[in-house]
Amino acid sequence: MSASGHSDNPNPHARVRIFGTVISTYTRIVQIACEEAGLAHETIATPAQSPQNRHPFGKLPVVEMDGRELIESVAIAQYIDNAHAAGALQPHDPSARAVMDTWIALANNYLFPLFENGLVMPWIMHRVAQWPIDPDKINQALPNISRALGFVEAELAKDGAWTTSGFTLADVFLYPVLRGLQLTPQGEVGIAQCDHLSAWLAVTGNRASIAATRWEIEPR
Ligand SMILES: N[C@@H](CCC(=O)N[C@@H](CS)C(=O)NCC(=O)O)C(=O)O
Repeated sequence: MSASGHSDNPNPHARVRIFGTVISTYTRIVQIACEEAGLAHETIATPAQSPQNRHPFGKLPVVEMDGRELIESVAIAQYIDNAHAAGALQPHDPSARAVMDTWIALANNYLFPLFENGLVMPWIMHRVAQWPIDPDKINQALPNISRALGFVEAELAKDGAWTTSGFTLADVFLYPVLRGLQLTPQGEVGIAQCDHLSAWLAVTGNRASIAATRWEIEPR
């Protein structure tokens, strides 16, 4: 999810400066990682296509911390957790680690693009900029989104999937991706049919780092 918004007031105490869009999946992922590590952070509203965006492929967020500039959310989240939280969000057991890494990859490579292009961005642009909703485009995306939700639900029902290691970086990535979808009308209906996924979203939504990084558009 991504849309331009207003910059927070500059925070002289922030250790992490996040250049990103305000209603953004990946900006929130980095914000959650900061909250988990107890790092003060500020988000500087930066449109993806602006000359201020220093990502070589025009993506956000770009992060300044510890005297370095970091790009790519997996590298950023792992750096924050490794350098500032002793790796608390990454299981040491290789099998558990592989499960976590698999779900981060599934979130980034398949779920995010499917949800973002099919439902999340059309609804954000409709709500923020009053762009008309194209029902054909939405209807075209729904079967694949439904299949993806069915897969996630079945994996959770089978053996708990990524949740068996407690709260990890898999949760940090999956929550904004799935919550963004849940905030669209069709996504809300689809997720409501998935008991395990709905329960995980509800419990995870109460975690302090998640509550502290709520999007403005989220109902309280
Ligand atoms: N691989 C990047 C992907 C980040 C990404 O897709 N960010 C979205 C915002 S949530 C973006 O930059 N969208 C603008 C665009 O694709 O033009 C990462 O993990 O940081």
